[in-house]
Formats: sequence, structure tokens, C-alpha cells
Amino acid sequence: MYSPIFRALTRYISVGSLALLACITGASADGSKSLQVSGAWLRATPPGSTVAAGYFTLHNAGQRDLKIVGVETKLAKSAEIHQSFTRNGNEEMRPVEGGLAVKAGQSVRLAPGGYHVMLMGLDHPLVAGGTGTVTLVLDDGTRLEVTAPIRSEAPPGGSTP
Ligand SMILES: [Cu+2]
Repeated sequence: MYSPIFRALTRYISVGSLALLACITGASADGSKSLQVSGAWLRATPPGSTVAAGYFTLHNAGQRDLKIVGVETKLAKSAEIHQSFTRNGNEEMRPVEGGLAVKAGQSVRLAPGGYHVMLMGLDHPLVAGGTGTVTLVLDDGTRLEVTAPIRSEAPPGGSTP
């Protein structure tokens, strides 16, 4: 024997559980919510320079491996994740092919001499004291905005490989 109140209550509970389930699924499916960014900074450029580098530490606090497959910014015509390396005593760099992986529970550091965000075709020089924003595009299609201070040197105690 169902009273209208009981029926209404039952409906309320099941809708409530569905909403909760959607919430949990939504959170784990959105990689940008699992990715924590710390110590971000952009290197100031001399006037006339059209390239610049950005650095930060990524931590994947989620359960799923993530990959950064692109970088977008209004500061420059294009942006890529690069890796610096030394060949025959010269420092060179190349784009990271296939995206930069950040495994579940792990951290990846972008720092001078190693990984960095490369901004190419700057519209304006990056002036120390200002800020700039880059958007990281993850392999699940979500985006993570990173706003970083522009500095002429690495922050003390941070961002070295
Ligand atoms: Cu580079």
C-alpha cells in the first residue's frame, strides 16, 4: 500500500542518488580538476624577442593518467611543450611528441634546462611584474587555465630541474 507521500519520497531519493552519481562520474571524467599546478612563472623577454618560456610543476591528484596534448595562449601565435637537451655541448630543444604524460599520483616539473612551455610569435614582450595566461589542453578534451607571474629569473628555491 503506497501513500502518495511515500511515492513522492521514493522518487525524490532515486533522483537524488542519480544526481550524486552524475556528480562523482563528472569529477573523475574531468582531468583538468585532477591536475594541480604550482610554482608557475613565465620568463620575461628582452624587447623585440618573439619567443618565451613558461615553467610550472604539475601534480596529477586523480586516479587516471593524463596527458597534455596542447597549449593555447593569447600571448603568442603558437605554444608547445618543449624539452631542452644538450647535444655536443649545445643546448637544444624539441617539441614533446605525443603529449606530456602526467601519470596518476605523480608530478612532472617544467623547469629551465628541461620541459617548458614554449611561446612562439609573441605579440608583445613579456615584462617582469606582469602576468600571462596559458591554457593546457588535456587528452580528455578538458582545459586548464594557468595564470603565471612574469619574472626575469627563476623564483628562489623553485623551478630548477
Ligand atoms: Cu622551447
